[in-house]
Amino acid sequence: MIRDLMKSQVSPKQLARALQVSESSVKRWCDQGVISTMRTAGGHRRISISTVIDFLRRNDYRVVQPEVLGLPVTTGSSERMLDRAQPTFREALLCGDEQRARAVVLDLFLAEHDLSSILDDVVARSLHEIGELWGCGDADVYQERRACEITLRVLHEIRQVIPSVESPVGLAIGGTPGCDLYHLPNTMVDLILRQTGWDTHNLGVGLPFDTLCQAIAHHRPRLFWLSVSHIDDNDQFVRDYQSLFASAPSETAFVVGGRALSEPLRRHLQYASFCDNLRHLESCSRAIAATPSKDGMPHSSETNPQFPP
Ligand code: B12
Repeated sequence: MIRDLMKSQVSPKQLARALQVSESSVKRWCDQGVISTMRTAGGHRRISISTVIDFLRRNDYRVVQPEVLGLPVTTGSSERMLDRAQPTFREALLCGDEQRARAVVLDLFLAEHDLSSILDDVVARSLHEIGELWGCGDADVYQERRACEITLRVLHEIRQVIPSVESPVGLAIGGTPGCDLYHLPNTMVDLILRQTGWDTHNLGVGLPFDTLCQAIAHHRPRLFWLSVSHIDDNDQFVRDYQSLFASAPSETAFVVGGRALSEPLRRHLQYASFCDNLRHLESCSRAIAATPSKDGMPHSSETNPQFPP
């Protein structure tokens, strides 16, 4: 399992070895609070891997020996550009090379590329291309399914290394409705919201509207997301969505997205924001977090008053 490969904590000595710096430098960073540490029962310092990743993303240190931290061997700085990494990622997915796929994404993440750009421009784009290849018979169904499995595991790994915030900006919950089985966009939304400081509950895929209604009533989230990639019956969807919306508390901002939410369909829906990619979600979720109530609605790719005139 990939999860087993990455360490959850490391010692200052291990971090020093990975970065090829002296152990005393690492200890100094720990003492100065640049790197937050925990102590073992025996009083030894330990650094969580998400703290290490956060430190690497904020500072200009290169991981010389990533294997010491259980990170993938980096693909090298020449591949750190998103546009170069994208075909490498797509090919890794197509041939089932999980290690390589993982290395590409973590490398970009460590090189401080925005997570939303990595997901939009490298990961989602690769999946779109694999869909096209499958559509014209140049990729097999098993390659597409395996690509999804690999991508999901990589996304879960990224989730583990996103540093958790002490005071989340609010609670965000969401998932995919009805017969929509698309895990990837839904998982990506969860990641971006976590990255922007939200406490998230990803409810998963294929959720009947009445259970979404229950979840909203129970948790009263500040943000509710619905990722919609597949709809069986548009009329039924609109009816179900409208009654979900009507039953939600006024403080819950609805953020929707996904390839199935066509423009004509959206005309029948009320929401705080529709985002057609994760960059938009990032800015829109920050705006919602900065807005005390839903009276002042955020700017985003498209906003739609929750209470139209
Ligand atoms: C993988 C895949 C599947 C897998 C999904 C597995 C899984 N575990 O997730 C499975 C096998 C389930 C599947 C099934 C089907 N699929 Co399919 N699938 C794909 C494929 C190859 C990739 C989808 C994907 O994950 N893309 C990556 C995501 C991240 O990209 P995205 O959806 O564009 O999302 C971006 C934005 O829309 C936005 N976003 C998305 N959601 C949200 C939500 C919020 C809140 C926000 C803010 C933003 C946001 O951000 C994302 C990142 O940029 C696509 C090809 C493609 N072009 O996408 C076909 C594709 C979507 N599938 C297609 C079809 C036809 C089907 C089926 C109907 C096939 C069938 N006859 O059974 C079924 C329907 C299943 C169902 N009931 O849901 C067609 C759709 C054609 C059309 N015109 O509608 C496509 C385009 C393939 C093709 N070339 O024909 N599929």
